[in-house]
Amino acid sequence: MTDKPTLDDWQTLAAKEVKGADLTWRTPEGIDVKPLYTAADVTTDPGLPGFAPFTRGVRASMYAGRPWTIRQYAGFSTAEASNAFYRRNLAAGQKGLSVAFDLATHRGYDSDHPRVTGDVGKAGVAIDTIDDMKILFDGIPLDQMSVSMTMNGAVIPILAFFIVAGEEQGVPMAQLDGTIQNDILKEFMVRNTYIYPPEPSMRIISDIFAFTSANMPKFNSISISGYHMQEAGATQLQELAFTIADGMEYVKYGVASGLDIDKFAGRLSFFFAIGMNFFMEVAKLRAARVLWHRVMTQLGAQDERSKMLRTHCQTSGVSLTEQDPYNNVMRTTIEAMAAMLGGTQSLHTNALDEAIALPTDFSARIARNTQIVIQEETGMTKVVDPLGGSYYVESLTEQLVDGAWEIIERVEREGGMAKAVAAGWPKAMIEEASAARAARVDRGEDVIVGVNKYRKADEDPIDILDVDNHAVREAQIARIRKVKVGRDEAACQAALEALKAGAAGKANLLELAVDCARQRATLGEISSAMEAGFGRYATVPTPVKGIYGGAYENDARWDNLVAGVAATERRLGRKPRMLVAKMGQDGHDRGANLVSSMFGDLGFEVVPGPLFQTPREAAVLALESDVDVVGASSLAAGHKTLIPELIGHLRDAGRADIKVIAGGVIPAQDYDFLHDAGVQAIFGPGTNLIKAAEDVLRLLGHNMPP
Ligand code: 3CP
Repeated sequence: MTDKPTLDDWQTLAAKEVKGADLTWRTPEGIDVKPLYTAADVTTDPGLPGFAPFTRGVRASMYAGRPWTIRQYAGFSTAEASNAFYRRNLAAGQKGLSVAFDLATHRGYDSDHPRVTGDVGKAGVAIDTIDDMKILFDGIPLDQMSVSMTMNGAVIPILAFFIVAGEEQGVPMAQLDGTIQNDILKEFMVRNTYIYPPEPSMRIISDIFAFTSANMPKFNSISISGYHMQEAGATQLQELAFTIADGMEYVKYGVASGLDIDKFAGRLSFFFAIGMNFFMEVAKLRAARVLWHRVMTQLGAQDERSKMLRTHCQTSGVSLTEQDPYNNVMRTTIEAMAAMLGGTQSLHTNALDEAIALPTDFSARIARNTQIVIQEETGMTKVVDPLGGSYYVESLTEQLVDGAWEIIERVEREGGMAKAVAAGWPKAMIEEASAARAARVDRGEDVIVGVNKYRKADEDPIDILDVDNHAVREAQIARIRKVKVGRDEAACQAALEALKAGAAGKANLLELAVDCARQRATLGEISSAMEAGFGRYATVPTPVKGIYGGAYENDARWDNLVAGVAATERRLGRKPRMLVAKMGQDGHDRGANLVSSMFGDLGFEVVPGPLFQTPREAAVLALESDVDVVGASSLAAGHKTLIPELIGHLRDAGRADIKVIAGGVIPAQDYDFLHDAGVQAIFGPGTNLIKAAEDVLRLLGHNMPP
């Protein structure tokens, strides 16, 4: 009989097996993950589900009692098409709705506005009037279906339309069940679909808390979102810390505006991304619940429901690839399992084609069935928090709680999240993490199957959905006209005037907007009435420096590129210049920031174009800055309209010599169209930035060795 092996015995044996190699893995969060965890790594008892601090779940019975809500985020083109899509999905097993709006709607513009020609109906449904909203939910009883709406910028008109759509269906607002995203801080940080400056934007949120807590007891007044931070490149630790800190800030604003914390806090909800680091994601959701309980206790909440973090999750969009796209089904399945093992309340699983387009019926079915199979075939729902007690998961949970707490304390020391966002350091931190990740992927250190390893020689393009946005825009414009002709103009203008006055004073904006919606004011009119007092917010991108280049120290390909840029500089008699242009209402700036960062590190003079330019404005900036190349970044499907228009303006100005390249979410099916329009190079998802830079130098006439 031998003695029981000790940890030292294990260490000796393992070291022998791997010949002394270090098996510790440093994650992007800076956590050193060891190859083995034991009871010695866990210091806290996670307690029981349904009890504070809810580490193991907010409900005692969790999915054994009721599985999470299968809630697929969708919306495209018209209200009619989206309504038909919802009804098909509900008939096939989906349980809750989640509406995606187009970018024109997000930014408070009606479909007939000249700034949104490329955006209408593209990445979501176009909603201009209460009539659109009624069609969207036609035949879907709003007293029985919980509806989530991802809306932040134009949150007041959209929520007003929703309330009036319910009213006109015979459902009083007290019975409306659902969630509005309404999370503006992360918009200023990463997503950019804001309309107004931070201060009035925060007031809007408090007004919504006040109105919904008084009138809509079943409605979740906010979905405090980390999702977009991870999509923008944040580590899970950053996502966790900044999301909880955002939540704290909202609660403080609500309390400062005179609300009783326990009156509104129970209807705050959260939203996280679930990426491919499986155990880290499980631990992140558990840590989030612990942190929220701690924060809310500190802020003075008494009711346990105020301290319960309930969340929606979505599998990660950035983890999906255009290359070998069926791998995305596996990725999404793994991520869905992490979300459910972490204890989510509601889940969206991405479709396999989501890296390049909106889902088709085919891809949406696989995505939905991924959840149904987990819920109904695997038995995984039968046990509450089955990973509870795993040494590794418990240890990671503790480390994430501690790591996030440090960041939260820094935020608090510096005056809270609104101030931190204004100072810009959370965004810079996320962009640094994003640049570091991109460099690891390009160097093959982080493996992406089918992209930087095991890549197929030939890709077979898959069928994708293409929205004819000209047709959608025409249809929307016709409906706006019809609504305006049919309304009582004087009553509508009076309601809008009252809203304008309310924005200048202290009245509840949502309450006033509900009147505007009843009087058939459009989304653009309601937004403009508030804009008159608040103004429209704009920022200039500030790409990070040195992170991407720093990762390439002593790398021959990088050095070659730097030499190529220097040679081009000598030939031109000045540094080569590039405008990184963002046109249309697409605020996804991760790709643009990365490109600006990398070309800056290589020695280009980069002009980071402001967000939301029209093609004409981008052309004027290109001419004024006398650039050699314009890189147009498009992630929201506006490329076929906006980029050809930009090229037209450059040609009209006699500068057809300025090279235009395109990057972002551009499906292979559109390449010929864009090449014919004059685009000289296209860089789709999964592009290796080093190779892209080599191509750009060749375009600028440098004899870049292959
Ligand atoms: C739940 N319930 C239970 C149990 N579990 N009752 C008894 N036993 C159980 N085991 C009850 C709950 O208390 C609740 O009732 C009801 O069942 C519904 O459950 P839920 O857990 O609250 O679930 P749900 O209604 O789906 O709400 C989930 C949250 C909500 C709270 C997270 O906010 C939500 O649906 N969020 C979705 C957000 C979303 O879709 N976002 C899309 C982003 P009571 O309410 O009466 O307590 S898409 C963005 C994409 C990227 C982009 O932005 O561009």
